[in-house]
Amino acid sequence: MSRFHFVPFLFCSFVAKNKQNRSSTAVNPHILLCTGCNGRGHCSGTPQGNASGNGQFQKYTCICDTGYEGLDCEKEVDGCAAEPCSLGRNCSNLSIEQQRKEGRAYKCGPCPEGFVTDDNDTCIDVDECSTDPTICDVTSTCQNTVGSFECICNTGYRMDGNSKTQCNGN
Ligand SMILES: [Ca+2]
Repeated sequence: MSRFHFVPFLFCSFVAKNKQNRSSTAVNPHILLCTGCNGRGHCSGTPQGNASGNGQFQKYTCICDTGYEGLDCEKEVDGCAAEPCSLGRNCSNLSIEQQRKEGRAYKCGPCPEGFVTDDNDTCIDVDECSTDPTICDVTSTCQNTVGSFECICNTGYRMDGNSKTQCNGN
C-alpha cells in the first residue's frame, strides 16, 4: 500500500529554455494530489479545501470504502454515533465485513414488547386487537395503543382489578 504525504511547502515551476539559452516566463501549474486515501478508498475528481503552497497544491476529495470515513478515510465508521436505534434498543457496531453485507454500519437489538420489526428493522406497533380479536373479554371493546392495547369495559361493567382484559358486571 503506498501512501502519499502532503508537503505544503513544495513549489513547482516550469521554465523553458531555447538553444540560445533564453528563458520563457515561469509557469506555475495548479497541481491536484491524490493522497491514496489510506488505502481505504479512492480519490474523486473533486478537490477539497483550500490550495496550499502559494495556492499551487490541492488534494482530491476521497471517496471512502464502506466502513471508513474522514478526509483521508482514516476513521472507521461508528454506526451507533447518531443513535439510530429507537425505543431504547441496544445499538452495536458492525464489522467492516458485516457492513458490506448488510449495507449499514450498525445493528439494533430486539424491539420492546408490543412491537415487531419491519423490513427496514424499524419497530412497529403490534395491533393486538386485530391479531387476537378475543384478547379482550366479550363485555369490552379492544382499543389498540402504541406498544400495548386497552380493553374498555361496556356500560355496566368494570375492569377486574387483577386483570387487564376481564370486565365484571356491577
Ligand atoms: Ca399496540
